[in-house]
Amino acid sequence: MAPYKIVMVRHGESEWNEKNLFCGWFDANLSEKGKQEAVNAGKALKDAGYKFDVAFTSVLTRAQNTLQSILKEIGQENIPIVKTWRLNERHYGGLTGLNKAETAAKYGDEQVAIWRRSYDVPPPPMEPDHPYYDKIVKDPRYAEGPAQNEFPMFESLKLTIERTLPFWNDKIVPEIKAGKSILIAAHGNSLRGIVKHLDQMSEDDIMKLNLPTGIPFVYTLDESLKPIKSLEFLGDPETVKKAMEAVAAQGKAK
Ligand code: DG2
Repeated sequence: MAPYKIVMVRHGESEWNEKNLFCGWFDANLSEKGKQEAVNAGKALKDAGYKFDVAFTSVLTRAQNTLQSILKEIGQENIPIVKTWRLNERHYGGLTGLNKAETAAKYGDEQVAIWRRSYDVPPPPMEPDHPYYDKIVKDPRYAEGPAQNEFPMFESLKLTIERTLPFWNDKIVPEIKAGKSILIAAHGNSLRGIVKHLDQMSEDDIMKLNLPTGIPFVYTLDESLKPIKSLEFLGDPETVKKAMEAVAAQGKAK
């Protein structure tokens, strides 16, 4: 059945991406631009003739709504959808809700680059007096996991990968190997984790990867799930390049 093709997409721009705030596990909605990006992602997939057997997403609204818009565009609103906290964005800890450029002005571009893109340096923890602590920790959507003793208060990319990969291996890989056509709608950093794993990227190389919102990308994998083709965006290369650079620039002081 190989080669296998799998499609991933970071959700459309959220209201917190628009305001340039660290979002993590805060449940931001899509911005108007993000809603349109999601529709456009669906159109691009439709034009390229994609059909899916099963879709995976996080428990966060911005990823789920992006997925719904895509499925609507391709006329596949009724396929099975698996939602899991394991595909959530990395937990941005104490940075959640702070403006990225203002944080860079306060702590320096370099420190913010380390918090955003280093492999294993986590952001500071979210303390119980953080304005979004209760909203996140007491959110009923987490009743089925993570367990209270493993509920994150911060996550580096490494920690994000450690909770995303078990889901990838146990739930997604069997579907790929069964020949199912897979769509994953998730987040900048949960997807960077999957990309790092698939491409066996070094810690240095993954630091340089910034995923744009709302532009689907395709992996073509051989029978051992080794990439034959990696990160093929369904978009004009110049637009993709600019969108990636804009994501990188979000963490720089103005
Ligand atoms: C962004 C990613 O997550 O931020 O949490 O602020 O994909 O859910 O919009 P997403 C956030 P960066 O790591 O790019 O700063």
